[in-house]
Amino acid sequence: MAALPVDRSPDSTLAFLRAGYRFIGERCDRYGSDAFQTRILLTPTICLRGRSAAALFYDPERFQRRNAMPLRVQRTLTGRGGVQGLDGPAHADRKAMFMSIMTPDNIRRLGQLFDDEWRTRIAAWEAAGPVRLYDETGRLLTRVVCAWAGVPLSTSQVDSRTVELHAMIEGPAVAGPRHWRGLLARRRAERWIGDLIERARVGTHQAPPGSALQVIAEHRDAQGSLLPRRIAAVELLNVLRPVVAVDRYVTFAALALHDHPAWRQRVRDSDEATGQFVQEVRRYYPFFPSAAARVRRSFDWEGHHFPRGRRVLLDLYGTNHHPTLWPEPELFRPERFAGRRVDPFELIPQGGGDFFTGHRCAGEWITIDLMKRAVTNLTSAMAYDVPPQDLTLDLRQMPCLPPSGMTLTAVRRTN
Ligand code: HEM
Ligand code: MYR
Repeated sequence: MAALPVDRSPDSTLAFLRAGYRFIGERCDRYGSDAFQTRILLTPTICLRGRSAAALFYDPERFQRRNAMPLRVQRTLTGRGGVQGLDGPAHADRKAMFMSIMTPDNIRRLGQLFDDEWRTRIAAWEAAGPVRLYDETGRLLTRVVCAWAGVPLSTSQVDSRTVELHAMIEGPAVAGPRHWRGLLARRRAERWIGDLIERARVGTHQAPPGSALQVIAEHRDAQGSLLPRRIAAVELLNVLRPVVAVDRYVTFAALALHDHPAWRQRVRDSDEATGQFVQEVRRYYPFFPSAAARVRRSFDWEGHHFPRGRRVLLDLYGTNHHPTLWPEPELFRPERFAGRRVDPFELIPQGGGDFFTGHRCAGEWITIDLMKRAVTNLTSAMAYDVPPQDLTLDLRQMPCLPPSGMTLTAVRRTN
């Protein structure tokens, strides 16, 4: 049995935080291997990247999610007791609940709300001075996702709920005040949504039929039980928070349009080009660094031993930048998707494998739809200038964003 290359430091947590998105990839390059072992948060951890590693990682016979995600990530980003940490039939049941919300009609309705709100906001941006696209898109998505999901939100609450949803996303990989803000945000948000679930159940709030609120508040598991109120809140937040997180992809898409201006005309000219552009934004820009699981029962793979219970991290960013899958991976080239059939383990910014039987992101279709609409709005509904600003991406920062948040000036409506 070939031993896995071992990263020699006693604990790599700091190195992981310091290297950020490149942590696993750098070491794989160094060891000439797409698998190595290290210790993260004092836990022995096998790190993997690449297509065959992804196919392995998404085999539910071999891996489970129970107890896999570090607690600091659960306490801020995902919450505890939600779909991300379930396995087997309990996972299948909960995941089916999410996927039942992702009907073509529901996705279109969310997209239309997004386009309508975007067009309304253009008028305000025209009248304003510089606008920070990241902040504007975050507030816009908070409004839109709450309206879509059946969650009441007054105008005066938009800012503070957006800050709260952002804090959960910014909290997992940092220590100190930003982590504490994430903890506090999650407590507040679970209380807010828990109360709403309760009101929907007793009928003092009418949940719109088919809305995420109604589906989750009324969901019954295989034993016929409603979800405990706190778990239902965690799950509804698993819809609200990530839809708002699409603001990062919208910011990256605007950055890519700025850096590759020839694509402005191409996406205006064809849906196909818009699709390729959006796929390349999802491949190229850093978002969710890696997914975590534990070995369900011991097995050997490609000459390496995976002992039962061992934590495994799959490098999502590194797989999307793997040179054998994506020639010249550090070049932004949407045309690489022309005529390419992408299998479920190659392009994995939102996880890989199957939506229903595995942990692939429930919101991938929504994400792609919203991104296409944003790209169309940025190129066909408005014009703008991009003043000098700091647009550098620091891959040591998780999650990553250009410091200026993509500031636009002289916004004007074009149709
Ligand atoms: C899971 C990324 C948007 C809902 C995941 C996973 C990733 C991810 C990496 C975990 C995959 C794994 O554990 O193997 C993203 C990114 C998004 C996004 C980068 C862009 C903003 C969304 C949206 C929704 C959503 C819009 C819902 C409307 C979920 C849910 C899960 C999940 C419910 C858990 C699935 C499961 O455990 O079975 N996402 N996501 N995400 N995502 Fe997303
Ligand atoms: C979501 O809200 O579920 C979707 C997008 C969130 C991405 C946040 C990235 C956080 C970075 C640290 C996570 C470390 C995981 C091992």
